[in-house]
Amino acid sequence: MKLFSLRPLSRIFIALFCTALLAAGIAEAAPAPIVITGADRRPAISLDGEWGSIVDPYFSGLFSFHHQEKSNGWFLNQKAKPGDPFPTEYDFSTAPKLRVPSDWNTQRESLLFYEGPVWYERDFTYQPKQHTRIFLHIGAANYRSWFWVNGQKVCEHEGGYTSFNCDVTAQVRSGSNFVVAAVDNTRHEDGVPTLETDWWNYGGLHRSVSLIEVPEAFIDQYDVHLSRGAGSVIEGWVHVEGAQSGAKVEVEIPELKAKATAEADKTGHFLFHIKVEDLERWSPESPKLYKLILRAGEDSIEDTIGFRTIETRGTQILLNGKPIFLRGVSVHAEAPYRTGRANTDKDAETLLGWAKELGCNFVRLAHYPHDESMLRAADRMGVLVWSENPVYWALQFDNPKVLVKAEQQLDEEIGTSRNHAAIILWSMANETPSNEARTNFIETLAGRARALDPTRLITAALLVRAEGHTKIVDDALGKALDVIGVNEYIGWYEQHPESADITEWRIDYQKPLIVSEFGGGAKAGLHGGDNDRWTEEYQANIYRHQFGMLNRIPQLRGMSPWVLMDFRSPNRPLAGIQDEFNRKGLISEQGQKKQAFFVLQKAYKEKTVGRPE
Ligand code: GCB
Repeated sequence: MKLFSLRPLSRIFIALFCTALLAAGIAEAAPAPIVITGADRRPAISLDGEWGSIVDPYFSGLFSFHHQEKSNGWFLNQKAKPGDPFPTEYDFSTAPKLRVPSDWNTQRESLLFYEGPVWYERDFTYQPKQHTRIFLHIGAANYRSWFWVNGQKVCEHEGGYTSFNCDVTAQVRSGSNFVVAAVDNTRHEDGVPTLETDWWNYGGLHRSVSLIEVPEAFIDQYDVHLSRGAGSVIEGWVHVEGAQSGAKVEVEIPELKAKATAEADKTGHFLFHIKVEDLERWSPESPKLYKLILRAGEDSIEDTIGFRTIETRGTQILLNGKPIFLRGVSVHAEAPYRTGRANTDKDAETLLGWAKELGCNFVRLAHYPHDESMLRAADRMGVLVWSENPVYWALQFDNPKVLVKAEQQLDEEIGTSRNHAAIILWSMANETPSNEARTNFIETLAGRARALDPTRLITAALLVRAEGHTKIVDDALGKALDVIGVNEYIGWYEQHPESADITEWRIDYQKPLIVSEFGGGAKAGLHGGDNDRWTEEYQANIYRHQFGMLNRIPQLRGMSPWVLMDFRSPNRPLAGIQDEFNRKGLISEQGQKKQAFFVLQKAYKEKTVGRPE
């Protein structure tokens, strides 16, 4: 009697052998993902839509019962066949679907509070072309993610708010293909951000996924900007991945009749410098964008960008050489009306439309890099942007591995967004504890940001200390910043709204200052007296008393009260009022404007707060 056939047995041996290789650390690591500037301008095959999904809290799709990485994990996307000697305990084709792009939390009630791994699978057909490289472009995946194409690992990534690209040229084949992703939004003590935040830990493939095709040698990154100083000189660099020696790069801005050939330097960057005439500078009043064309051998890319300068002079912020006051508001990437992560042009236009209705020329995009659609909308709509990395509260600042993670996210943020005229400030951190390890950590990040992009200003939102009714800004981190950001909650977490009337400020840095947060909570539609907490009247009262105090700060150059719209946060459980929403929004998540919205609008429109530009 035949007890078992040889074929399945040899399969089991191979599986055991591979598991042993992996356990011994011999298995090949997938290459790291790369940064591509202007990825949304590349010809692409969208992989958005419905993906098969499996919720896997114990991560048993990747790890065996003794917690070794499996060689026959769910990334193989197997289907049970009659006669198999072992059971296949998953099947993506019959599993429930999750929509991409979207967080999983707001798609399925049972996943609202879920933190852990979820698997995604999608089939696609493809015809590989000669001399073409194919990248899997992921708009963002929160927080850690792993990707396989046709069963082979193509990359893994850490960081939930930046885009990245995995080379899949060697894995795609003619005809039917499949991609499997595992995304895990577990919070980690050594993560960036870390365990504690005040926003929802939305998990999943929450921004678009696509395949982008480029020639073998292609433009992976570029930086095109207006140089500071007199005259109009557009300068920058283009990097060509896989460039051959003698390669040439051409830069053209047709409307300006500007064209130049960039010259390669020793690092393989092609530098250029074009003097232009009659340049219309980008500004909030006139957000003029120009078509830009870059050509390198077989490759070319078209982008739409604006040209402006941003700098400081003493305690002033100068946009295009002229002093400006930043009338702003802070914004989370929470989708209006439906909640969940904001990720569409419509979300961006609604949020920035509200900011403009308030009279803003500026938004603080808190507390992590927002979607490309938000930045494109800010460019188009003329809204200046503070872009922030997720160094939030108390990271493990003395852990060198955490610094590497923060640096990687900063590189991705700047690498992908550096050509948006709207962005004027790179923010390094929010409300971090004042100690030496923290200061060294963030100074290192600030140095890196300046080296990557010397054209913008560096800031951070600092905590402030108080002596009696004097607020003191003396955090050592201020030295590393061009513009000081400070958060304060007079009338909400401390004292009373009226206390602002008798508060004075001592600022130990002769630099421009932005009050990057103030505010208080109100439930839309709840009314009462000026001193009844959670009412619209209370919130409006905080705003009214802030303005006088803010006007007494001579170096105040901007403000971004907290926050444009109510957003989900698990720290906010007060039933009937918060219901897991931070209620400091000027607008509810369903679009109801609270009284404080109109108080701020009036002050911005009549320019009664902030120094006139
Ligand atoms: C802060 C944080 C912000 C919070 C806010 C609040 O200082 O920077 O992320 O959401 O306070 O509502 O407490």
